[in-house]
Parts: sequence; structure tokens; C-alpha cells
Amino acid sequence: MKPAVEWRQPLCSADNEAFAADLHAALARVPKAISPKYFYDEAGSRLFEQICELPEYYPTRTERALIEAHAADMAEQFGPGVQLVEYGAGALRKVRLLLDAIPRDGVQFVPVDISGPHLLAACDALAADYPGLSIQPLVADFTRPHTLPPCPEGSRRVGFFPGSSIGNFTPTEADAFLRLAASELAGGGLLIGIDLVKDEATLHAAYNDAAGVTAAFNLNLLHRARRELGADFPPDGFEHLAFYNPAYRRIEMHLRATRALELRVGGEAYAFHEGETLHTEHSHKYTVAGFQALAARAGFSPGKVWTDANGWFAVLWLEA
Ligand code: AVJ
Repeated sequence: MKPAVEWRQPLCSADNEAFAADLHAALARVPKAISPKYFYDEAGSRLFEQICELPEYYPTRTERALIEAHAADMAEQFGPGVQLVEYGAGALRKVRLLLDAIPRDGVQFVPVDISGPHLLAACDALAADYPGLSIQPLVADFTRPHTLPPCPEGSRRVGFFPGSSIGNFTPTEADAFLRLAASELAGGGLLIGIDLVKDEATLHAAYNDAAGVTAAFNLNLLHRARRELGADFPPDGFEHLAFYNPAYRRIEMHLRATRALELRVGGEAYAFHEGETLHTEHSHKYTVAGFQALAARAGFSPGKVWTDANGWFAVLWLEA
């Protein structure tokens, strides 16, 4: 039995100072905009898990049903021995559906996530449920150069990027990520979930849930800045804004100033006029053909595609 090793000692640690530097840059920019990766501190990761359970938020349950129904077919694309690298691993729920379809001694699992405490807790839970599974977590920002553990001999390296997380990237950023992935997965492949273009009402509801969890998730960025950086964003000074921008085929999330504001972050002063926003997230929607073309330009060959009956979500196999 292979031991579940080394995950008390992540291979490298995410850069905490990056948040301060990026927040200053975000507030100095016109229009103001910050990377959505800063949503995912412990509180933010927990809120995101709540989003995944919301009735309006169809992507998670749709993708889960696809993987559940087709896990064996998906695993067949991987081949017999696999180093499975999950980008932005989160709570490690979906991968279980895949792991259930692969013989345990044929897989080394490498979850990569920026949120260290959350990742390690998720690995604990996974190890308890999958005794004997080899797990090598990596606490890292997977959009930046990082070093994966070596691929075990006789195994293919396969990336797993579910949840349509790639939607957070602009097409240019998606291209850069796919190129990085195509090179580190060369000889293997990538199993990726993408959210598809659909009617605006369905999209709008998914990012404006009645319970206000998405709003809390968005606003948590400001709470995090207060907690970690001593920034003085007034709690009632901003509100959640999410809408579909058809020109870019993306949902945009913003934090909108409810009044003119002056605030300080670590000694620097910034101003918002009433209604001005800090753009916090893109969530790009794709067509299957459009995404395959993007992936092909980055070095992948399109393979099998699994979609739900509504055509709301797709899981794609891409050979690297
Ligand atoms: C994790 C990027 C896939 O875009 O749907 C959910 C994040 N933001 N609700 C998405 C999110 C607001 C989510 N992704």
C-alpha cells in the first residue's frame, strides 16, 4: 500500500504579499479591477461551497451529474496509470467521482490550490475516505510557474480542471493557462469543465441568488482586505453587482460604491465616486466548438465531449 505522504509539508507556499501588491494596483487602475483568485481565503472558500449548493447555481450539479454518469468513459481516456493533477482543487468533491472509476494503485493525485489551510483539510478528508491513495498536494497559484512532483514512471500526467474555473480567465489568460497546461501535461491530457453560452435569465439568476450568498462571496473580498491588510473599506460602502455582458459572453461581478468614498489601504489613499466599481470577476461562457478552437491553438487535440440534455455545461477531453 502506498503511503499518503508529505502533505503536512506543501512543496511551496502561496505568496501572501501578492494580495497587498495586487490590491494597490487594482485600486490605482482605471477602471478598478482585481483578480478573482483573492476571493478564496478560508471564509471565501466556504462561501463558494455554499454557492455550489444554491438552486440557481446550475454549473456544479450539472457537471457533477456528467462526471457521475461518464466517469468510466472519462477514465478510459486517461489510460491505465495516471498522475492526476487538479488545478484549483477546492473541496475535492468532484474528483472522488473520477477516483471511484480508477483502480487506486493506478493513480497519484496532485491537488493544486492557492488556499493552503482549505486544501490540507480537504486532503485529510480525502485520505480518510480513500485509504492507500497517494496524495501529493501543492499549495500554489497554478496560473504562475510552479513545479509539479515528477510523474511516476509508466504513468501519464492528466490535468483535471472542473467547475468552469477557466471562465475566470479572459480569452488571453485562458490561452496562456492552456499553453502552460499543454506543456506540463505533454503526453497526457486535460479533462476540463466549461460553462456554455445560454439564455441570459438563467445566467443572471445563477450570479444573483435570492439568498444573497453570491453577494456575500463578492463582499468577502473587502472583509478580507480589512482583516489581512487593515484596509478601511466601510462595510456599508459597497454592494454586489453581477450582470451578463453579451458582447464578451461573460458574467461580470463588481463591487459598487454606494456613495462617494475615500479610503486607505496600508498608508495609500484611494477614492471611489458614487456608483464606481471595483471589477472583481469575469465568468466567460463558451460554445464547445469555440473552446476546442482555443484549446487547439494552445496545443491540445480535441477529444470526447460530454454535455447535459439542456446543453448548459460541457466536460471536454483534450489530448496534450
Ligand atoms: C469558480 C469561476 C467557476 O464563475 O461561476 C460563482 C465563481 N462566482 N459565483 C463561476 C463564481 C460567483 C465560479 N467559478
